[in-house]
Amino acid sequence: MKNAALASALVSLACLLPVASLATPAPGSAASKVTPDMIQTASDIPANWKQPQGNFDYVKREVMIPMRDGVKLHTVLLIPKNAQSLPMLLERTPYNTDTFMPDNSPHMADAVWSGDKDWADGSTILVWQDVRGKYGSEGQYIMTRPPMGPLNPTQTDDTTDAWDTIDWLVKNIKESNGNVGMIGSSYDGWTVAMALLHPHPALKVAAPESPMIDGWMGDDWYHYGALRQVNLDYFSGQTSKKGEGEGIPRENYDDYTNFLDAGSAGAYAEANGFRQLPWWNRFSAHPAYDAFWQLQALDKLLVAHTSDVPTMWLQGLWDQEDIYGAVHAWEALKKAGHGANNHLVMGPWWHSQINRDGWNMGPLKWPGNTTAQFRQNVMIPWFNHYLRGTPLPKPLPEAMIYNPVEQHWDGFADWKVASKQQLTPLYLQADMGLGFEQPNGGGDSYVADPAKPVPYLPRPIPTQNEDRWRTWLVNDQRFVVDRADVLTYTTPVLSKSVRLEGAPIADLFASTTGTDGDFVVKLIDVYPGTDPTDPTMGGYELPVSLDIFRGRYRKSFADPSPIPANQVQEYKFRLPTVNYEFKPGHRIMVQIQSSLFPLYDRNPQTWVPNILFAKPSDYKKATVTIEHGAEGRSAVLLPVVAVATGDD
Ligand code: PG9
Repeated sequence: MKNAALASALVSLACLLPVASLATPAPGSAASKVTPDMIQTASDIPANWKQPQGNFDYVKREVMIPMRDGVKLHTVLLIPKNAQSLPMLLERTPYNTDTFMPDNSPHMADAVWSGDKDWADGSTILVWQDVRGKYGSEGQYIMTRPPMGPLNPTQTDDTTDAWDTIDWLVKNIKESNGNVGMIGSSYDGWTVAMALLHPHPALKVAAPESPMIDGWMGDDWYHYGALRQVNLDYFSGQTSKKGEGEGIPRENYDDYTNFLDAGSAGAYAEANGFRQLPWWNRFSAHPAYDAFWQLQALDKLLVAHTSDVPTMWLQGLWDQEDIYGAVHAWEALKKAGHGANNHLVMGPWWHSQINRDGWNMGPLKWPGNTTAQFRQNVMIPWFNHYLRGTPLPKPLPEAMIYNPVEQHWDGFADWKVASKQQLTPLYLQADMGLGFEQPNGGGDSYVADPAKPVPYLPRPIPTQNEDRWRTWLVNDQRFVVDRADVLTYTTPVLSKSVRLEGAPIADLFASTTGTDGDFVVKLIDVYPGTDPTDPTMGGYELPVSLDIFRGRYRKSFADPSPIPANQVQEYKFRLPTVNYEFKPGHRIMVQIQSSLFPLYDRNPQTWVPNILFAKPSDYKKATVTIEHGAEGRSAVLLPVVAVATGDD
């Protein structure tokens, strides 16, 4: 009270004094003297700021590691305080090592990004490196730089850079035990796969997570020749600057409108300055699966250069970016007789979700945090076994695949390589039916109009919306059911379970009035009309597996050919791998359509040499007929197995 009264008296007094007497000291008084320490003419920013780390439970070290050609790569190490004889976990990235440590915390686990938190318990040295030519690293950046050879005449690639980095680490980091593991998702998963082509002997274990393995067949750039044009933002983001570049500025919120207005993907790219980007120029000159793509397909390269490094090939069952890579790399290795040290893991996840929380996949909720449980119970103990010799709590099966219906992990001692599987045709039938019995005849037609392509999500579609992008593969398909250009075939309500383990294959017999065309096939689980435990899932149409195929590649991926108008042709392509059960009370649905826009570019439906540069006048309506009779029995070939399953 006393202080408050005094303060208020002072305020009243100050109000009575002239304002200048408070601001300006009296001339000649001591207070008016300017001393040198008051003046700064050089920058207020010191040349080398060092954060005192006395209370930190780790030491952050930044080094430039020299490669064999003298180029130095920017590398950040987080070394637990007082570390002795600890293994190192290396991630090589084009995405800026700074982002791996979003918080300036004295505690390692608080400082690092979500993907590294479980590793930051003081038992592992974390190492992150900017790849050649990006962010802090010297040298030239080449997009997913092909391995040394015909496409890369230099003496370095991401295999040698990984080798040189590991060599330097084991020789220079005295706190380490000399053992290195490699990890990373997507592009960073690709860098892990590249390291495996000729691994340093100190590389003891590896996990390529959602790695891009074949950008043309089914990962980021194309799916069976159909261009994933929403990746154009990635091209400019990644290759317009050494640091982070920008995506394409948008005229409209809805990308459906943006891409439709632009005409072809090439027109859109080039209106946005892409001719300045060497990667775009190379990329757009090779729309077919020619040597440019074949010689960098990592599943083939891994078989040609097998390694002894125990490797966990990991991806999501609904991976919206790289759904092809891990499973195909693993299958190629198994098929070539290298199954023993290679494992396949498929979780109920979107792309790279393994490094984040895994409570749900869109509306599908799991009984726990599937990613945290997997990291803590399976992945880290498995890495520890190879990095520090601790016993494995339980042997890792050849394949571990989540069963999203029963909501548990299944372990498989012999998960079949798709090409060796027995498949059961689920035929399209008359009256939009679907069933295992052979159909009697007929076909169904629709008009595919490139001016009104079928959207891949309900509009508006802002591609930049992360949540919608991450979960589009599980979006309820009822939003297209009323479109006349989507054929929907459905089984009766199932009286017993139909269980699938493996990769379904779409096998369509179709004709078109055009001379080119795309085919989208979706395998869908139709839920019962009501769901007492979660009403929002009543009647849900859940895509279980879907993909797109560009018709010109039906005979050869390398050598496309026009579709003969009005002649039935076979379009046969593999859909993404599943471990799924259609339950009694549910129905199986197959949908067929000619576009999935704007994720994939539009097929003009008339033959042009390079669809990326089709002219507005090339885009034409076509009548497409899907046969289910004498001319061909269209079906989805299913990897049906008896209902009892998985080893655990
Ligand atoms: N899917 C992204 C990517 C991988 C490889 C090449 C280009 C892009 C990623 O998330 O890194």
